[in-house]
Amino acid sequence: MVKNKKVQQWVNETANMCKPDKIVWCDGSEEEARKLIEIGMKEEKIENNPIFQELNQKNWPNAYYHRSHPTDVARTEHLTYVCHPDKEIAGPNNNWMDPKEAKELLTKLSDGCMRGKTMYVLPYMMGHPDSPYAKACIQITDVSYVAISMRIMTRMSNEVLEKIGDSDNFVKGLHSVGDFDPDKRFIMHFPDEHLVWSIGSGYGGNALLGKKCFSLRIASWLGYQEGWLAEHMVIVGIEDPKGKITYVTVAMPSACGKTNLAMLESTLPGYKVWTLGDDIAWLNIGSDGRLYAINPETGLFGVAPGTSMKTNPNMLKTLKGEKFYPTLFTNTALNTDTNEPWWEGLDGPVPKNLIDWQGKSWNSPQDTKAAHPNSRFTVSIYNSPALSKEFDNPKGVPISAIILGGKRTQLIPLVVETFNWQHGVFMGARAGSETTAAAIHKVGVLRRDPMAMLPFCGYNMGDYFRHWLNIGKKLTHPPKIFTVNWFRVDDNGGFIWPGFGENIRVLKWIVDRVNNNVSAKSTPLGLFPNLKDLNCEGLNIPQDKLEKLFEIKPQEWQAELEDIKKFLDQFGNRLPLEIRQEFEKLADRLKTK
Ligand code: OXD
Ligand code: MN
Repeated sequence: MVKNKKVQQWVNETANMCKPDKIVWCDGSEEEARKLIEIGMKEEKIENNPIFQELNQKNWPNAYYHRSHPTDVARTEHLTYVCHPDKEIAGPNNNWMDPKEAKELLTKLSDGCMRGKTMYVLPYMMGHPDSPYAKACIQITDVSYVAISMRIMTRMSNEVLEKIGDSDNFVKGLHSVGDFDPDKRFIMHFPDEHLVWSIGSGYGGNALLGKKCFSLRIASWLGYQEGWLAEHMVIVGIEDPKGKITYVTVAMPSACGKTNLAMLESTLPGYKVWTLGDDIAWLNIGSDGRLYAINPETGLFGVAPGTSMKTNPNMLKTLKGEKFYPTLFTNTALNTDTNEPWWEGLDGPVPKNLIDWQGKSWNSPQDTKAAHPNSRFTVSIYNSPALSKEFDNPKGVPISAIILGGKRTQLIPLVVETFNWQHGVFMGARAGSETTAAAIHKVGVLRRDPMAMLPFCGYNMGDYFRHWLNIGKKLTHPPKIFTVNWFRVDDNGGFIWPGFGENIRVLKWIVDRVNNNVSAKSTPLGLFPNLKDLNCEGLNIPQDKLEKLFEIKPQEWQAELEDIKKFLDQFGNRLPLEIRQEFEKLADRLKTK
């Protein structure tokens, strides 16, 4: 009989330290989820608010509302550490603490942290259990919100315990909300021990430890050692009018529209986008020399504000879907007349009687938002009407293009194909984006965010760039690498490109390039579309504005080049020579333009 010796041992040790009132082993069933929701509505509380409130079940089936602690609304990158034994391995891109020191600190903070509470033990898989790329994990938590969210976001079941058996081959996540004190909040990673330890926060990226903590920070380190990539990427299939589906991944920083892109409803007749993932892709080299992607998650944890029938109809259909129990809304506003969630940008007029995300009545004051800008929904991907039939394919899908994006109001063209894999890796390494509300920092400031992985790469990014270059060498059919930017503005500050469903026009060009259907023109930045090949029919974008989307002004690039150089210099001699060479080549091409 399987006794899960190592799992038991770890759970016992943790219980001795955290001292919960009781321990509940979860099996991920719907029946259990219903019970946990009841407990969250009646027993558990945050600041006197119940953990869950039932929403209008007629209009939002299976939906519940959660209000977080007011200081706990986003990822806290300054409190997130990667604890390799050697600081150099963590690199300048991570906060570092010596593992021994980190454990001492966490042990002190965790002593008795679950007193009066229930400790939930959650066995779950990242990836389909039949996939050779999937990983078995156990998370411990002391709040029903996290237990329920993990049921939505991962494949949670007792079979995971059978898979683990008596081995220690599982990833450990230890989570406690502590007393939500921001001064005692830490999200610590111990990559060599396959351990994440998080205390003081219940926020998604800090508390659902299968997500950013394992599937990106720890998994990127595993991938570096084992020859694969864990990336902050959307996965979609793009079907053309002949029924051919081309699979692509898209890296974009948090809150730049990845979920909208993953769920895109095409405005071009005959084209259809199939969803496989909106946040994380694990990329492995297949036996045919192609790159294959799986999404290790099963849920969508997306930003609510701005989501509407106009911007993302599939998302609203997903949120109203009934297949999977439950759906959560966190820190949105509430319409008290109808008991429905509300956020800025939702269709229809602003409801008359709203309370804001903190529960205060709200009457459209100019300078405050009713929903927190980083308010979120958590919903099963199985609710999506556009879910790809390949979603559960254990092998994943073969990737023909990797697209790297970010939010840049100036300078960066709508779409560029890179010259080759090495140039593509450089373009990813230099990527920058204007900051958003997904993490606690000043919004709207440009920061370099290579491959959208700056907050998520669990080791030195100099080594990460080298790893990317090496993966390229092993692929006999590497995907083409493109950059995109939907956010360039005109002289009046208005976005030039309409975005959302119209982004299919850019995806179509990418698919056309992958299939060698159209040519492209060489520029200092890479290969641009011939404008006749970018289908803009019906968009009414004047020619001069369209050209502005691709404008290169070498003098404006000087400051950009300096900033890129400063960023890359941090990695010292760990920065691959090839990346430096690509930088020099770009600088030269811009000089001679
Ligand atoms: C997310 C993020 O929640 O990137 O996906 O912050
Ligand atoms: Mn993300």
